Amino acid sequence: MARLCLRKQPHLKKFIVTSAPPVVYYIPDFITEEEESYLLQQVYKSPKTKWTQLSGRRLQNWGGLPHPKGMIAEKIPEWLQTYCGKISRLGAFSGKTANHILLNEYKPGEGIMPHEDGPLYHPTVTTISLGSHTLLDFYKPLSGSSQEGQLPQTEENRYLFSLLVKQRSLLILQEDMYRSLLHGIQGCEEDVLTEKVVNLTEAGAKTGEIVSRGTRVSLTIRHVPKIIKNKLVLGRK
Ligand SMILES: O=C(O)CCC(=O)C(=O)O
Repeated sequence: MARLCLRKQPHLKKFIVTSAPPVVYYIPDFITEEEESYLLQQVYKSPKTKWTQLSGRRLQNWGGLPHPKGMIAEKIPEWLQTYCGKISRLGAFSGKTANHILLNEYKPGEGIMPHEDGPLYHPTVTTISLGSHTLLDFYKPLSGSSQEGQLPQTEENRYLFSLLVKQRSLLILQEDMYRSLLHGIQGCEEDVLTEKVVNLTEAGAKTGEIVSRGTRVSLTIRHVPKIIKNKLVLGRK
């Protein structure tokens, strides 16, 4: 049987953001307003103990804790499993089913430092945005050696471009976008849309628009390939 793969799905081709490096799929209105309200209700119905407060955002982890020795899989509730299934059936994880969700909540003014998602995941990240838009910013990684005449490797100098992710959209990043670039979210309360936002057309927005951020909840849905069944294995050398 042919491997399920996004590239081989002709109906998804129209969602590729052609002005970004390979490969970004941006699917506006992936979920309906009703689904968005239902998901937000479930998020805020979760037990208080499910939340971890970090500086600048809080999060819920579902599916287990990814670990180099393998993740001890935990049951994913139905309200999230539905979307793991829907996104996996698009071929986002090469025929595998998503088994991990990191849910982040950002109040206006909050964000996340530039980072890469690393080797514990299948190299695809898929994100459903709830409640508000944000701008996801992309950066060149720090290069090991600094050469004469090279600009200092500040965050500002390494910044490349941004993607506008509106509420209810699905964003899929693979290949160079996953492996070669860092991503982050600036902690600000409003965004000025400039030509550095490379998917304005796809997201139905215009250069010069100023958009205020509300509270955004993102569902980052991924596949962790290495699973262990036995809790004791983690303790062994
Ligand atoms: O909220 C987002 O869209 C980004 C989340 C993210 O980069 C992460 O949790 O690693």
